[in-house]
Formats: sequence, structure tokens, C-alpha cells
Amino acid sequence: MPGVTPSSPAEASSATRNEPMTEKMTGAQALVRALEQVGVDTVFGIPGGAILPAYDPLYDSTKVRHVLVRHEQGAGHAAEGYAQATGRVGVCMATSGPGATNLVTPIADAYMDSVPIVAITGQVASPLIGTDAFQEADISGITMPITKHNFLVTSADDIPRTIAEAFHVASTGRPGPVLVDISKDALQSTTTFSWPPVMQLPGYRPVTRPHSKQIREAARLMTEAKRPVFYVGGGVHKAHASTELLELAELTGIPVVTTLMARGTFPDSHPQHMGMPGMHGSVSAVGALQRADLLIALGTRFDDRVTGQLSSFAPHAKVIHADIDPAEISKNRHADVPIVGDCREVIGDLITAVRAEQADGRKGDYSEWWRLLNGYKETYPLGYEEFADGSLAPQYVMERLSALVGADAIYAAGVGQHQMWAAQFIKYENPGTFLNSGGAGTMGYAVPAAMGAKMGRPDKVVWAVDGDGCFQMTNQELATCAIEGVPIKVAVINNGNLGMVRQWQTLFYDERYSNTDLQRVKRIPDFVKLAEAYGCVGLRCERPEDVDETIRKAMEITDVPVVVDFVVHQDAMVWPMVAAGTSNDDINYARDMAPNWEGGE
Ligand SMILES: Cc1ncc(C[n+]2csc(CCOP(=O)(O)OP(=O)(O)O)c2C)c(N)n1
Ligand SMILES: [Mg+2]
Repeated sequence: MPGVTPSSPAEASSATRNEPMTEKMTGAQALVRALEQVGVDTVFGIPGGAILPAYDPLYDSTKVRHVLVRHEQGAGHAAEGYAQATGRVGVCMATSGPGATNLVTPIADAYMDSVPIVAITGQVASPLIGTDAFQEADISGITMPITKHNFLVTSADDIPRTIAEAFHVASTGRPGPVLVDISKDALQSTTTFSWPPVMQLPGYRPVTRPHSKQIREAARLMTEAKRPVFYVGGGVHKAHASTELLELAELTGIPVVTTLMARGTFPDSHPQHMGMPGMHGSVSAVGALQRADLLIALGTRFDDRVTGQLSSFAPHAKVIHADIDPAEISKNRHADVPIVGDCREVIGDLITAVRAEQADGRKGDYSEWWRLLNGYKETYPLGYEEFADGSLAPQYVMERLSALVGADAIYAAGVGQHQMWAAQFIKYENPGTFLNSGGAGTMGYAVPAAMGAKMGRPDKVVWAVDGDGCFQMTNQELATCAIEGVPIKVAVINNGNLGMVRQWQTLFYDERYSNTDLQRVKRIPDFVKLAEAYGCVGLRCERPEDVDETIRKAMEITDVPVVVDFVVHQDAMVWPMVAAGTSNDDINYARDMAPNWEGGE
């Protein structure tokens, strides 16, 4: 990965050549020194008994800024937001037992969305491990299935090497979370620090160069196809390949869909962009996949939220599947042309191969295909219901945010209806500008992720778009933002409900609203007062005519965090929708309204 985090300790050492190569110090000092050497500038965490030795030398570090969060879950999501916004490894730190277990949710989240983070936890002293000691939890065991790799370190001598390995594993190949659990006695004992350490990762050699035969076959299929589609996932941005994607798309003229994790990787304004596929995707994107004769799947994993019922997904399509993780290929859908490699290299090689095809006089003809797809686009644009009583439609808030804040900002969404509206109605033009919890669907992601993103990219305007339910899970990090001077903006889409769950109750449970009403009438809590209590500015907006002015006001405040309570109608629903487990062909673009696929043909 480009950026400050070195991909190998050798690179790290070159920047600090003049420092002594070996020195006596404690394990804790070695930990802090190793973090400095791998280029860490920000750590999100909370101290406690087992990790306390590490916090002492951290206090003196001039290179590593520790951000004291209010809950370890916030630390983990902040590390994710930092990583997603910067392309570097995010770092969080916690003590043993409950501190460590509070990191489980963000670690799982990072695993599902392939986000490179390193979580450092203190562990009870090694003689106590396995004795049910105070604040003991087997965090490496607990996180085994949700980390790319994890380490339990019980000797100070192993700390620098383990840190180097952790950052290398987190950031190379398919990125992901790595946990380093260090016993208290390892932090306290003395070691000789030397850098760079020799990494011991036998068998870890991610394949990045695609096979040329597969690339040639892929280019041939692309030229021959009549109805091809680029199905682009989060891996393309992770490989920093959006420029190459644009070039390949324009070279071939093939339509592009961008998944929830890939929003912004291809510009929304581009005429070849068909929108987001999946459960709440656009009719044009879903229709393109269903009717395709070739999918060129790039850094994506055929998630059930995209495929719907797998057996009826894109039934006529051959599949080219490129991914850096061989385990993804043919996991859910058979790949006719499997390509293992880094998406940037894959796309670069595809450009060369397609050029060669074209030089030999073979060029794809997709004119019929475009006639059909443009018909879908025109007939079934994204739309929404406005309310006769003059109350606010949440989708309108998104449209105005998009128009007034623009595509240079970074947006971080929570999970629920507001997340889908943010994916649909904010227009993304740049990669890495829409952060959200796609794989795990973690409520509470938005505020801390926005904080991490803003700390990683202080030059950017960062908006959290959160639900009233999600916001109540992690809004304590507003205190961190206010104290640390991280002026994020939060748009709470306050529909008074766990809206997405309510939507399913409306559609599938006979409007029996069991435990989804957050009792907004009582205004508990009052989000404006809550914001003020946290040292932020609180604004409220309840009418469409006030939206622009409220957003402008929020944009003018740049020194403290701002929370806007957008009070919206509770009955707004997310459309289009493919009901879970059904075929994408049965998408509805409004309640009981299905597209006429043939009509466009
Ligand atoms: C931690 C967690 N708990 C429960 C859920 C299930 N869930 C998904 S969406 C949702 C409702 C979210 O409510 P809110 O934040 O108000 O967003 P809205 O859908 O109303 O926009 C719930 C409870 C979840 N995704 N994550
Ligand atoms: Mg809600």
C-alpha cells in the first residue's frame, strides 16, 4: 500500500537511518518505538491495568498521538475510518478483558470489509494466563475467526518483530484486521530493541501479479460479449485502481455498477455508471447484472445483498472474477475465468490486453446493450415519495447535502435506511469518500468512523450521516471530537424509529411494529441538547424549506463538531428493494411496483 505505513521494516528503517540500531529498553518502550518506526501517527484507545506499561512511554512519544476515546468500540471504528480515508493502517489500543472484548465488534467489522487495522491489547501477565485472572479474556481465541491474523506475545524480545509483522499482514494482500495481544510482563521486562527486525511469516506471500493467460482470455471474452458489465467492489479502491478502472471502462465502453463498498470508485456522473446493484440498488444496475452475458467482477465477493437468490443471479452471464484473495474466487458463484491478483495490476494488464485485441481489429459492439440500459435508466430513475403534510423526506436531505456539501467531502454512514439513502442520493465522484459498514452492518459505525477519517484527513469536510438509533450507540465519541478538536458534522436522520427494521415489519410482518419505536415524541434524548452537552453545536431542521439554510449554517461552523437533528417522516421507505432471498428479477421500485423488463427491450 502506498502511503506512510511502510510495507516492510526495511523501508521503515530507511527514513530513520541515523537512529541507533540497538538499544536496551522495556517491552513497552520497544512497542512505542516499533509503532513510530512503522509510521504510526495516531492511536485510538483507552488505558487500563494490563496495557498501562505501554501508556507510560506513549506519553512521551512526539510522533504518535494517542486519542483518548470514550468507548473501545469507538476506538476500533475510528481506526477503521482513519484507514478507509487515508489508505494507511488504523491503530486502536485497549486493555485486557472488557477493554479487549469491546473491540470485538469493530474488529469483526474490519474483517468483513477488509479494512487494515492493528488492534493492540494488554493481556494479564503470562503466569496468570489461563487462571481466570482479573480482567483476563482470551482475546486472541475470541478474535481468531474475525482477524486476518492474530498474535499473543509473552516475551519483550518478540514485540518489535510482531509489530512489523502485524502491519505487514494488515496492509498487504487482502487487507484486514490484525490483533496483537501482549502480556503485561512482556511489556515490563527488558529487551534489546533493534530495527528492522526479521519478519517470520513463512507461507505468507500474497499473489499480486495476475496470470497472463487468464488476462488474455478475459480480454477475449470482453470483446466477444454482447452484454458485459463491470461489477466493481470495494477491492478496486483498496488497490488504488480507480484511475485504471476509468481508463478500462472508457476504452471498452462497458457499463459499470459500483457496490455499496465501491461507491465513488467510479464517478456517479459518468454516463457509463449504472448505479449501485443489490437489495436497494437501482433498477438499471440490477437489470444490467440480471441481463448481462458477461460479468467482469473486480475486487468484489458476490455478497448475498448483491446477488439476491444466488441461483437466479445473472443467469445468462459468464463470469470473470478478479480478486487478490483466492478464497473469494468461485466461493459463491463459479468463475469461468478466475484471476488472482491485485486489482490495479489486473486492470492495468486488462487495458494492455484489450488494446491488443482492438489493434487486431476486434472491438466489442455493445450498442444494442446500451439501448436497453439507457431505457432502464430513463424509465426507472431513483425517486421518492414526498409527504402532503409538508414534513421532511429523508431522501431530500441527502440530495441537498450532496448539492451543498459536494463530492469533495467524506461521508460516513450508520446502518439502516439512512445508510441506503446516503448510498443512493448522495453523488460520489471520488474514491474513498463514502465510508460505511457494508459486510457487518454495524450500527454505531458512523460517528467514530467520521472522527477517525477527519483525523486522518483534516483537510476534508467530514459528515457522519447517522440514524437516530445508530447515533445512540456511539455518540459518546462526540466528547472525544470536541475535546480533541475534531470538527466533524453529524446529520442525524431522525425518523423516531429503528427505521430499516420497521420497514421490514411494514412489508413482511403485517405492520406489527414490535420494538422499533424510539418514542420520538418524548424527544428522549433531545439531540440538540445532547450535542450541546458534549460541547458541540446542535441544530434542528424539521421542514424542507429550512434544509439548505441549516446545512449552510453547519458548514460555516468549522471549529467545533456540529450535530443536525433532521426530523424526518417516519414512513419513508427505501426503494427499490429486492426482498431477502428472492430473485433480483423481482425487484420493486416502489411498493408493489415492478419494472417491466421486456418493455425496455
Ligand atoms: C449493532 C446492531 N444491532 C442491530 C442491528 C439491526 N438493525 C439494522 S438497521 C436497524 C435500525 C437502525 O435504526 P436507525 O439508526 O434509526 O436507522 P434508520 O433505519 O431508522 O435510518 C437495526 C436495529 C444492527 N444492524 N446492528
Ligand atoms: Mg431511525
